[in-house]
Amino acid sequence: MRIDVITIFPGYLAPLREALLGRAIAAGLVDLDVHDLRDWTHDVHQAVDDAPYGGGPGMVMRPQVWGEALDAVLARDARTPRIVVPTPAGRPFTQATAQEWAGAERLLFACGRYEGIDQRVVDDARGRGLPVDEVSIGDYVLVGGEAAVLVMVEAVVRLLPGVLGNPASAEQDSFSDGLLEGPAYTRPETWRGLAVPEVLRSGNHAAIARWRRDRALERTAQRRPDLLAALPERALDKADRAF
Ligand code: 6GU
Repeated sequence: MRIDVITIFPGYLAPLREALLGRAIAAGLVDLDVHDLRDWTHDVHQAVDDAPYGGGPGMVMRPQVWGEALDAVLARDARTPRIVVPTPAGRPFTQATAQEWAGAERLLFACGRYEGIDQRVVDDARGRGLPVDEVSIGDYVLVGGEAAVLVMVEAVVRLLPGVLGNPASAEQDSFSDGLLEGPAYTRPETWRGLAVPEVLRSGNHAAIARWRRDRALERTAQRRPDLLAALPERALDKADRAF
């Protein structure tokens, strides 16, 4: 997968080259290219923003510089990317979004700062037949899209074949079955007077699976009743419904 990021703070994306993502890049599974938006300015001040039409606080990113940047970055590879514009005004980014994007050959993230990017940049790209997703990572406001890109790229790249050591970890994730994962334990059997639940040491695989499912249901009911309510009836077995 090729990933391009356009930002006025290229250094903000440096953590993408660490840890799991760094290994995916080194292994050639991900080709990451971070671009400085100011490379496409023409004035001495390298201005990327201007006052909003209609007035109001903050600044809006200028369309000309974004248009040139997108044209140039798009041309670096023959594959058409999904263009992602992080914005608190976007559709929610979820595990389903991550799974969908993990199937793409190329992603291009356009990081806005200030009050956002002139809307015509997105309208123009869509008008030229390019797929553009305006997405939010949650109901709070960040200063810019960069931190959101770190989050989204990590969520997508760990789903690519060969990135996780054990592919079952992605399959058993919280959310992949619509439920939060329950608690996990390792040795020792008793620590500070607290014992590991007996069933996990029983060797009874069916009982362990049932116990884990019950803890997942319990935790989801307590912390995310919205997720439980959204589960289709067919996602629940008989024991779940009794729960
Ligand atoms: Cl994707 N961007 C910004 N600037 N703020 C956010 C966000 C994104 N998601 C939640 N808040």
